[in-house]
Amino acid sequence: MAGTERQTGGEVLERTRQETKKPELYKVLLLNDDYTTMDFVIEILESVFHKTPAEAYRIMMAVHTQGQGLCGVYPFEVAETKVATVVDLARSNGFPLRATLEPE
Ligand code: TYC
Repeated sequence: MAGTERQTGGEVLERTRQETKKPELYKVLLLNDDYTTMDFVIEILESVFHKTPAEAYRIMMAVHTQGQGLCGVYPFEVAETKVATVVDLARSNGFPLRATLEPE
């Protein structure tokens, strides 16, 4: 019965609590560095995070001037995959770009 019902002397009491769990969400943050090109960061934001060119430029400049910037909020496994994809693409292109996760 896996904790969904309680049995009391023949009756079954239904639980009113929500049965489906909301996924825990994580922020994916991009970090600044001195070597990754602005164009490459914009490409990452468009291809991995599906940002428009204008939004990608805004986020890239926020990271460049403030040290880090929010790329999106996702369930843990999606967020983890985005970080891995960013790092893989950056290393394949010879850039030290870093991304990280933070609980929402
Ligand atoms: N600071 C980099 C430069 O001046 C640009 C940059 C922006 C790098 C955002 C990383 O996440 C980053 N070329």
